[in-house]
Amino acid sequence: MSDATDLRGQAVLLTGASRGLGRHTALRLARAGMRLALCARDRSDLEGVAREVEALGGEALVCPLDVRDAERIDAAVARTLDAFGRIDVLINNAGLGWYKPFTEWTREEIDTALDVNLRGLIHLTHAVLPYMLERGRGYVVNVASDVGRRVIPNMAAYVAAKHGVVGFSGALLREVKDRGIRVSVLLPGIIDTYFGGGEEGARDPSWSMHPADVAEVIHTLLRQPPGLVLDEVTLHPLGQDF
Ligand code: NJP
Repeated sequence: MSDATDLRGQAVLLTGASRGLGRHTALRLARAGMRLALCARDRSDLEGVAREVEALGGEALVCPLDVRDAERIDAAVARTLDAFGRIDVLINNAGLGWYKPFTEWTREEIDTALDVNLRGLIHLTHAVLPYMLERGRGYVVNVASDVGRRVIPNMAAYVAAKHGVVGFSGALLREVKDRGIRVSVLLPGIIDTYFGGGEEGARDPSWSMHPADVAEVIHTLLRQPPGLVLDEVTLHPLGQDF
């Protein structure tokens, strides 16, 4: 049996790090000794998470980034490499969506859902992957959704984007796995976060997952021995109808 991977000292670029699942993931990985580049749009929220990481004895780089902005993507990757000298893990977690009939989505909301959930994720992966390939090792974790495999009404553009994330992740894994790069895609059900205008702590735990529990699953993915990948991982709260 191979030993689980020791994550201490590994550098992670994490998007959507300012709140919700991303914040809990940052705290979990900091406790594992990983160094974190924290990306999201809101600098002051990121600074708050960085202080929490540092209080745990961890190291955090505050790296404001709108994943829709291709030039800023390159700058965020360059800053992370400057600070840590490497990127071992990329976690594409930034995402958003709304629950309402398709005709009530504005064109701007449709574009935002596609650009943040899918196009930004692909562009950031495209920017980071060459450095991983050069080293012959790296791990990309994409946070999709259970609606990346199944379909529900009232979220059509979000469902389309998340199906895109699942397809992209599987295709990329098959392209790069023989060069030392792993790609996992996470398909969670309902998580108790700020998603869709909610508040952390506002959802009933019988049908929503605590974000710290989902962060624990991300930590478990990263801990797998290097010759093994949990490529597609679906998780649900037992009380969710799925
Ligand atoms: O949502 P939330 P979650 N550029 O709202 C950031 C998926 N998921 O933690 O930019 C960069 O608490 C935003 O920061 P800011 C979901 O699709 C969730 O639940 O400052 N970052 C914040 O840090 C997503 O992929 C559920 O506003 C941007 C973060 O994203 C992932 O879980 C169910 C950005 C969102 O935090 C984490 O979302 C499911 C941009 N343009 C899948 N726009 C669920 N919660 O029920 C937003 O199936 N962010």
